[in-house]
Amino acid sequence: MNKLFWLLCLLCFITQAQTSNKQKPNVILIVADDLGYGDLSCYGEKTINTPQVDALAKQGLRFTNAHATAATCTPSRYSLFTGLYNWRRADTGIAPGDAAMVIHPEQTTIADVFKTAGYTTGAIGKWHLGMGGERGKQNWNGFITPGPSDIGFDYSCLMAATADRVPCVWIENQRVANYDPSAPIEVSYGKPIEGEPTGKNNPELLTKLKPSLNHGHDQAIVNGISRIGYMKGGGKALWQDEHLADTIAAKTVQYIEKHKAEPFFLYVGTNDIHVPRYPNPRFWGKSGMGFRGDAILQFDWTIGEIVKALKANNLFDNTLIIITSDNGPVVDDGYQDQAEALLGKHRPWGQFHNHGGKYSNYEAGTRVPFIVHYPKKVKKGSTDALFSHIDLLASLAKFIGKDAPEITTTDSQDHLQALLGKDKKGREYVIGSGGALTITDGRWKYIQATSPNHSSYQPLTRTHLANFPEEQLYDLYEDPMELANVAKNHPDVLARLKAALQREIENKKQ
Ligand code: NG6
Ligand code: CA
Repeated sequence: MNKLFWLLCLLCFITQAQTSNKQKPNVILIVADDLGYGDLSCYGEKTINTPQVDALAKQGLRFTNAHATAATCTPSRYSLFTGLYNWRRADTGIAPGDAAMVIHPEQTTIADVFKTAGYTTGAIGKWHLGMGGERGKQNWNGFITPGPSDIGFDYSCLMAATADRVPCVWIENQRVANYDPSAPIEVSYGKPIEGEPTGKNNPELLTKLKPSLNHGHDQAIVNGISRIGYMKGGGKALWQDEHLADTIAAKTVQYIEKHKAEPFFLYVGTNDIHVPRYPNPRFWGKSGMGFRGDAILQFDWTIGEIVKALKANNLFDNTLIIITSDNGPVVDDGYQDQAEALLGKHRPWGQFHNHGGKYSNYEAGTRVPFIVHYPKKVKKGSTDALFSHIDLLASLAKFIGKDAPEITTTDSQDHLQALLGKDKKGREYVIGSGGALTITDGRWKYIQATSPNHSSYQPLTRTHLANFPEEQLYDLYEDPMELANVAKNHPDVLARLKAALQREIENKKQ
C-alpha cells in the first residue's frame, strides 16, 4: 500500500513536470540571409508578394526600427548568438568556408541560455560561424570538433559557411550528412586542387550559374556553379542548390515533430536570398524579378512550411516566432542571375539609400525586417521601438524567466517589453557596423570618419558604403536616404552621439 502510494506520487510529479515543461513556450529564430528592409510586402513594397510572412506580421508585431549589429553575415550572427558586439574582436569578419569556430566553446550563447533553462536546442541551415578548432584543419571526413554542440546546440544540420563557399555539403551533428566514403572530401582555400575543374578554367562546365565579371566565385565547380574555394570529392553528399530550401524546410519540420513534447529553441538560418541564387524550379519566373525575387518567394514558402508544421503538431500558439535578416540587401553579389536587370521598381532598401545595403554604413545595411509572432503575449501591429539583435540574448532569457548571471558580462540588454510591443521606445541607442561604426537614437545617426583610403563605393556590387574621411550626421526623420550630412549644423547632437558611442567602446566586455 505504502509503495503504491509513493509510486502514485512519483507518477503525479512526473506528469506535472512534463506538463509544466510542455507549457514553456518554444522559440524559433528565423534568420534570412541578405533579405532587405524592402524585400517583404509587409514592409511596404508593392513589387513583391510574401503572403506567409505577411500573415505572421498581421497577427504579430512588425518592427520598423530593428537592427542587425553588422552589415555582413559572420559578424552579425556572432553578435546575435553571443550578445557581444562583433567589433570588440578583430576576427569576426566574413569567414572563409574552412574557418575555425568563431564563437569559442567557453563563450555563452543564446543556445546556452535556453539549454540551462531546460530547453532542447537546435540550429538548422546557414551557419557561417566556422567549425573546428583551427582554420583549414577540420576533418571533413570524420567528426568536426569543436562545433555547435560545444556552444549550446544539442542538434545541428548546417552549411559550414554560405552556398558560394566550399565545402558544399550538409553537416549534421558535426559530420557530413550522406557521407560518401567513395569520394573523400578535400577543401583548400589556398592552392587549387590538381585535376579539379574550376570556373575560371572550365567555364563550359558552368551549367547552372556563371559568376559575375571580376567577382571571383570562379574556383571549385559544384553541380554547375563555381564557388569561392577549392574542393574535391563529396560524391552523393554534395548538395543540389535547387534543393537547399527544401532541405532546410524538411529538417525544420522533422525537428518540430521530433521535439513537440519538450520545449525547444530552434535557430533556422535560411540560405535564401544569398548568392548563388538558384531556387527550386517551381519558383522560377514567379516573381518577375528573376532568381533574386524567386528566392524571396522561396523564403516565404519556407515560412509557410514552418507554420504548417507548428499547427499540425499543435504548437503554433505556444511558439514565439521571430523572423529577421542578418544584414541588408545586395543585388549583384557575384553571379549572373540578372538581379540588376530585372529589379524594375523594386527597392530592396525600402525608403533608404539605394544600393546602401549589405556592406554599407547607410541605414539599409543593418536596418532589417523584424517580426515577432506570439499572439498570447505580443501586441498586434507595428512598432517604431529601437531594437537591436544584440538584445535578443538577454530579452529571450527574460522571456523564459531566466536572469542568467553571464548576461551582465555581455552587451545584451533586456528589452523584452519592446519585443512584446509594450515598450514603444526600446533602446536608447543602436550601434551598427559597416566599414565604420554608426550610432543612432532613432532620429539622429552618426557615422564615424574613416581613413581616406577607405573607399566609399564598391563598384562590383554597386554599393554606396558611406565611408568618408569626415564625420557624418543624418536626421533620419527628415532624410532617411542620408543625403545631407548635417554634422556642422548640429554640433551638440554630434557630440552626444559620439560620447555615447565612445562609452560603449570603452565599456569592454568579452
Ligand atoms: C563577399 C563575397 C560575397 C558574399 C559575401 C558574404 C566576393 C567578391 N564577394 O566577400 O559574394 O559571399 O562575402 O556574404 O567574394 S555574407 O552574407 O555571408 O556576409
Ligand atoms: Ca548575409
